[in-house]
Amino acid sequence: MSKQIILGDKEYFSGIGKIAFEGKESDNPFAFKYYDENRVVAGKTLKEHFRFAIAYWHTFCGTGGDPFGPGTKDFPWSTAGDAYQRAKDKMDAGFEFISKIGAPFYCFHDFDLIEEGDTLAESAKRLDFITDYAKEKQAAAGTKLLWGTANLFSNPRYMNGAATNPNFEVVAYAGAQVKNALDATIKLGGENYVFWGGREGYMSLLNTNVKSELDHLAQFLHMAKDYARSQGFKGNFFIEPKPMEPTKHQYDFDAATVLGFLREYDLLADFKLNLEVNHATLAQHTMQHEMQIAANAGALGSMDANRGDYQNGWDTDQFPTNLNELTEMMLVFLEVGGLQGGGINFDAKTRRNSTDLADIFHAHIGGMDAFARALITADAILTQSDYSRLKAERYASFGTADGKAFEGGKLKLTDLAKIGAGMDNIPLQSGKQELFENIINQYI
Ligand code: XLS
Ligand code: NI
Ligand code: NI
Repeated sequence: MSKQIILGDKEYFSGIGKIAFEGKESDNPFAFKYYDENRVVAGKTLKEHFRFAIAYWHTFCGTGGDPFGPGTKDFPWSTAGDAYQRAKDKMDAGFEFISKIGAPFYCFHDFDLIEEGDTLAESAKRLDFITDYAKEKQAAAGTKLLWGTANLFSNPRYMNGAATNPNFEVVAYAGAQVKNALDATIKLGGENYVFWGGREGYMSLLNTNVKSELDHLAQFLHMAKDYARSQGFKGNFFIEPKPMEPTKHQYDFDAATVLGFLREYDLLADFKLNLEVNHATLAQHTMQHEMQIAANAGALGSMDANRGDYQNGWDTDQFPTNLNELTEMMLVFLEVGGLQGGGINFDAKTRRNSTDLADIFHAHIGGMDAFARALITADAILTQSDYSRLKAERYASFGTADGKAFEGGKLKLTDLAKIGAGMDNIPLQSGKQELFENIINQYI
């Protein structure tokens, strides 16, 4: 990462310089307290572990509109000139921020970079223009593209879905859009490509043929994958599960559902998961559960970092700050050997009433520090505490002759029954949940 700040024609976040690591004693709100990118934990620097990415949409496009009122944030880069000029200004602001915060990666939807045109041809021309500029900016800042994706959910044409739309014409249009987004991702050296379901799902079964829609989705993903591979793309494809919102029944409900889909349609060799904390909680799971399920299949690809609201359960996309939750996530992260090709993308937004440009810095500094502190804590738990031993002890009986034979598939049910028959007085073994919880708190 170059230590340089990358500016365009003007400085948008003036008065804020490169964010440095100053340690937890520092009172400087514009400094990292825990995220020292060069600190080595469990054999890797924090920078290498996390591969932090800035989400273009929330950070540089989202002005805070909600169903009850318009945006509140007056972004100085989104006003002047035509679509091309506005996109260029936004990118100047974007790379100024990315270089000041010191994130090694960023992520985008096609039309975060530049507004969609009235025709496919105009949109393609715009994307071509802005990706030329992005190429220069990436090189100057030393920033890489973690993943690209296509917005297949905002335009009204996608109100009934994109790849799962009942109208083939819309499916074809989505195909054209994905082809262009893949081309843009490949052009910018993107390391991965994401499919978040958007409106792939349904509101009512009365008007929906679920079987056809799922078949079409799989067909579409195969075509996208085959095309990208033919263009030399070597990265991963990620599916981002989410159980609901915008549709009532999103097809990519959670990690287990998506893994079943990928297996059923023979896509697991190329596709892994991009898990998002707030999507996990919407699915009534913890993020650590989702991470473990994905990792079991070798498919823990990437993470969208944020948090939900613990009271109302909405997809609030708040910045991560909860150390207990993050520490438990980082335990899984370290235990399974990290992410497969992805990184940690802040798919999070400052609150609607956080209207200062400086708030974008506070949010990301807080998120990066919280992850750093959680990873350092999780590593200490794994290397210094009884945590791993206690967990392994619960399964110790599978290390004995019979238990091993069972795990190895060497027993029939009749064998199991014979062994079980002698066991009328099995002593209860405590699960010790409170002790495990205390260990987490002790090390935080
Ligand atoms: C929406 C998703 C979206 C994806 C990218 O809930 O999180 O932002 O990450 O399309
Ligand atoms: Ni989300
Ligand atoms: Ni996301």
